[in-house]
Amino acid sequence: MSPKLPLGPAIETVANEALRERGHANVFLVGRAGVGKSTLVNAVFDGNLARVGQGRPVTRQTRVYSRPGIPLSLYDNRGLEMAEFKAIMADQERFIREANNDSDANRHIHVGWVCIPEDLRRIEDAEIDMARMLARHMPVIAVITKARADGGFQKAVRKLLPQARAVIRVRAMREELDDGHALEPFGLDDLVAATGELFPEGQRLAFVAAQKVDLELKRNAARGIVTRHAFYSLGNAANPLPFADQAGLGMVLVSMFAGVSAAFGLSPSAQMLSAFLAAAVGTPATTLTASLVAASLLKCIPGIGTIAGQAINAAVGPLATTTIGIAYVELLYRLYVLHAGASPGSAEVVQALREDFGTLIAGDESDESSATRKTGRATRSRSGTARRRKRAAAAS
Ligand SMILES: Nc1nc2c(ncn2[C@@H]2O[C@H](COP(=O)(O)OP(=O)(O)OP(=O)(O)O)[C@@H](O)[C@H]2O)c(=O)[nH]1
Ligand SMILES: [Mg+2]
Repeated sequence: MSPKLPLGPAIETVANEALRERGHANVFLVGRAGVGKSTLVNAVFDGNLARVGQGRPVTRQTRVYSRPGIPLSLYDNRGLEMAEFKAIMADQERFIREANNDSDANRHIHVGWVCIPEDLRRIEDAEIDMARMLARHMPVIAVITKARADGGFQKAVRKLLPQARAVIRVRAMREELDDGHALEPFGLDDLVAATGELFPEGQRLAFVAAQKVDLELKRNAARGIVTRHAFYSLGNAANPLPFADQAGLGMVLVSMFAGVSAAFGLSPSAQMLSAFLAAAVGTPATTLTASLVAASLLKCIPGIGTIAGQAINAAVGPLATTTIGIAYVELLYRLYVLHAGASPGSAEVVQALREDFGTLIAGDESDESSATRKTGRATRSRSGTARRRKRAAAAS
C-alpha cells in the first residue's frame, strides 16, 4: 500500500510548474506550394500537427497549427510564388515583429525553416528574400526537401542563402521506385539536432519534447531533471519546491515525475502520478524503497524533529531519487520506442508503471538497459513490454 503523503494540493501546482518550465516552442515554416512542408512537419513532430484541421489564420497567408498537450506551434506560410509576394512578406514580417516583441518569450517565433525542393534544382528570388527577412528576426535553417541526389545543390543553397545557420538535406518519407528499389527517409535527425541548438534555452525543452525523431534528446533532458531532483532530495535547504516542508522526499518525487513526464512530451496526470508513487514508494521490493518510505513518513509525522527526517533524507534521498528517476526515464523511453517516437497514451503509461516499474527500480534489467542504449531500440521483450508491443502493432 502506498503511504499517505499530504500531496493533494501540491500536485497540481507541481505539474503546472513542470509544464511552465518546459515552455512553448514556435517554428516558422516557408516554402513553395508542394515542397513537402506538411510531410516534413508530420515526420518531425508528435501529434500529426500539420493534419489538424485547417489551422488558424494569423495573416492572409499564414496559418498556425497547434494541438493541446503539444508544446509547439507551427506557422505554415504560403505565398512565395504569388504575384503579390512582397506585400504578403511585409504582412508576415509585421506579424513576426509583433510576436517577438511580446513580453512572454513563449510567444516569440524562435526558429525559421526555409524549405527548398531538391528536384527542381532552382533557388527563387522569393526564397532568398524570405530567408533574408526571417534572418532579421530569428535563426534560419535552409531545408532541402525531397532529397535524392545532391549534385552540388547544397553548396549552391549555402552560397545564395548565406544567412542560413545550416543547410540540411532531408527525405521526409520512404519512396519506392518503379524497379522496386526503396529510398529510406534521412536527414530528419540532423535537422532536429541543428534546430535544437538554435532554440533559446527557455524553449529548448519544449522543442525536444515536441519532436519525435531523436529519443536520445528526450532521454538526456529527462536525466538532467533526475539529477536536479537528486540534489533537491539532499534536504530542504537546497529544495525550492512548494510544500517541501510537509512532504519532504515525497514532494521531490512528485516534482521529478512531473518534470520527466513533461520532458518526454507528456502532460503529467493525477492517475499517472498515483501509479508512479504506488510503484516507487509503495513497492516493498528493495530496502532502498523501504528506507524511502520511512524517510517520507518521518517527515510527514508532526512532532518528530525535522532533524531526524532530514538526516535520513540526506542519507537515502539522492540514491533513491536517482534510482527511481532513472527507472522512470527508461520506462518512458521504451514506450516511446514502441510508438516510433510518438507519445503513448496516459492509460498505457499507467499500465506500464503497474506492470514494469517495480522491476526497473530493482535494477534487474540493467543488461537490457545497456542494450537499449546501444541499439536505440528495445531489444528484449518482457511480459508487459511484449504485450504492449502487440497492442501497439495492432493499433497502428
Ligand atoms: N518523394 C518524396 N515526396 C515527398 C517528400 N515529402 C513530401 N513529398 C510529397 O510531396 C507532395 C507535397 O507534400 P506536402 O507535404 O503536402 O507539401 P506542402 O509543402 O505542405 O504543400 P502545400 O501545403 O500545398 O504548399 C506530397 O505528395 C508528398 O507525399 C519526400 O521527402 N520525398
Ligand atoms: Mg502543406
